[in-house]
Amino acid sequence: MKVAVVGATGMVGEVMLQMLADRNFPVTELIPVASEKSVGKEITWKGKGYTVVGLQTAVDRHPDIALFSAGGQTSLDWAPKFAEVGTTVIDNSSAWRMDPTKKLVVPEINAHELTKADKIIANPNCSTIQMVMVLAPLHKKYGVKRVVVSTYQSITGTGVKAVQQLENEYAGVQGEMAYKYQIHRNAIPQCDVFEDNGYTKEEMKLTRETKKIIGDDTIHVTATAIRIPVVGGHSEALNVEFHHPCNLNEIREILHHTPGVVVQDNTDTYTYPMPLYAHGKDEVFVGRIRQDESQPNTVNMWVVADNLRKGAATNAIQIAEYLVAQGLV
Ligand code: 11C
Repeated sequence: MKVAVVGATGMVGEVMLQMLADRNFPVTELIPVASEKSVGKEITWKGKGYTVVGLQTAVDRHPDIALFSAGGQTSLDWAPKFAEVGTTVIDNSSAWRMDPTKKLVVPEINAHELTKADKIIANPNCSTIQMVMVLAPLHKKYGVKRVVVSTYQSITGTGVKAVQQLENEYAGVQGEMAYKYQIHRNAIPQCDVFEDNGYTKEEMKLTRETKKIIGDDTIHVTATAIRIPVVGGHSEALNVEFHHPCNLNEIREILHHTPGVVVQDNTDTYTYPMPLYAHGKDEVFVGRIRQDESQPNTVNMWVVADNLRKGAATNAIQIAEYLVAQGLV
């Protein structure tokens, strides 16, 4: 496969390159792509040097697959140009996710919806991916009625500027701010910009994308998204109300048999997921599974995943792997 990585010098792009190598994706030609200011830069992939090229150069080379992680506007402007020359675009931005003509895919849940005609495929938001990985198999069994989710999100979700801000704050030096406030020793109740309803865009992504991926508009999701000074991954406290009675051991069993999900749930041994340990892993970790004693058919859970892996790069490359395996590219 001729593979273009658009945004190759960004945080997600770098993990995409690493994942393509680690997962032995069948790359016959790699095309690292970035914005004008990075064109001409040298990167190393699998021990070989590559020169970063611009978007038009990449389109002209007609890649089979383009993995995009270069921001929404770049995706809106350029994904159609790649699609026109026959490239299948897997886009990690929010640009196409809610477009009814585009599929929003978490392979374990809805890759079967993909066809050869899908030339722009949307990769969901990181905090949504880890949540639906746990919700989808439980929805099949008990029917999810309502989810109340609170997130504790890693600064890597914001990008390299935020990691730099935290490092500057550790070191006590002044620098450029990715957030309006200090993040060190803080919790900022704002991920992304505010919408008219008073929720942030991140909170509304959790609501809207969940319904589309699981394919059920009746699922109610209400979210509060918080940025915390953590680097390893996103954590989420979920309160899930089901339509039907549920059983904790059965829930653990279902999740234990769900590909891509790892149950870490034993209070006797203090076993539960944490972002420090999810960092660098591809799975979604779930624990602290317990009944909500305040209302029937409801459970609480704690879900953690590396937002740059399953939340972004890994999910995108799993989509690419599916396309190759099914002969859709
Ligand atoms: C965050 N979820 O942690 C964001 C990062 O829509 O893909 C990814 C934004 C997106 O702030």
